Amino acid sequence: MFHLKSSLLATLCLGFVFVLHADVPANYQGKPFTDIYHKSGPPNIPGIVQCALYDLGGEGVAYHDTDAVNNGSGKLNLEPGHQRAHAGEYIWHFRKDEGVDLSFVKDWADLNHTNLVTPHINQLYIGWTADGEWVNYTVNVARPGTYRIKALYSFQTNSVTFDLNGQPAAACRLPVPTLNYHQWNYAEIGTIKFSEAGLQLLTFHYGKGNNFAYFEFEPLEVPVPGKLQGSVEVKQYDTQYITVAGQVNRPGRIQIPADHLIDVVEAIGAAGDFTRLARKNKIELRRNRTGETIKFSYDQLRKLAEQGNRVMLEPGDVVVVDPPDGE
Ligand SMILES: [Ca+2]
Repeated sequence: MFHLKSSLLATLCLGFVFVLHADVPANYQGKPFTDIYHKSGPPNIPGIVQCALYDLGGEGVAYHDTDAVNNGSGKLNLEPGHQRAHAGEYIWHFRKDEGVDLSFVKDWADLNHTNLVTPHINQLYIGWTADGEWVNYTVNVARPGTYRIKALYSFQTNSVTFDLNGQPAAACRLPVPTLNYHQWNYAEIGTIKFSEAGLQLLTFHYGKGNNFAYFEFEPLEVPVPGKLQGSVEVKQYDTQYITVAGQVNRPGRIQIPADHLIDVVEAIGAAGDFTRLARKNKIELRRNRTGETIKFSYDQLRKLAEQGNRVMLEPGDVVVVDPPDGE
């Protein structure tokens, strides 16, 4: 009886492990990315896959890159002029010792002109792209189905593909060219079907001619968020709020309007504006989705806005005005 129970328990345990790793190829040696700021595990589908957060495991396992140098984090961003004050060492040198070439959205490079769609400042991206390169992402499919893929990208109208668990799964096209590597667009690029729930291995294949920041996987059967019905869907996840804390007159949660996004300056206004004591040069944007904290002064925000580059908020963001010293 004891043995029977043990074997039953073992079978249940094995079954549990099997379900968790439903379709990631058994011989895959890569692991979901994690570091001190990214502890929530693999990204969820539906949701956003950040290009820079490809799996751990190195060349030939988690990615293939043409050269071993990280031409952004480990090269260009060693130059003082590229160490933008709005970022910080963590962003400047993100994964600097790995071959995939990474950099971040910079004030004077990416935000000093009109973009088709303005990216967030400090947004990490894959750059210095070359033909035949690929990166792996372990993803957690929460809901099987067919998804549209949207991309934040720059430059040429190239084709890219995705594999799922080692099998071709999506052929996509970047629909609109932008002027150069630092002019950005956000657009639907194709569709992909996830047949099963659970952990899956998503491989992104790309060539030269683009920068890639993130992909959003959005269920085809759900209306686009922002429309009335879509906002109902968003409500189910309770993700339509941002929070403003610190030295504002009415700190608390603010509902993001259904029909437009809001920026940091608007959010502070919606929270009753600065208190009389607030130090306006100390504003923090804490992005729960990525774990990043971005610091601004009010003057910087105003200048960016004047240039057409408002710092837009995402659901779940927390804006802290004049946080206590030492926090
Ligand atoms: Ca490289």
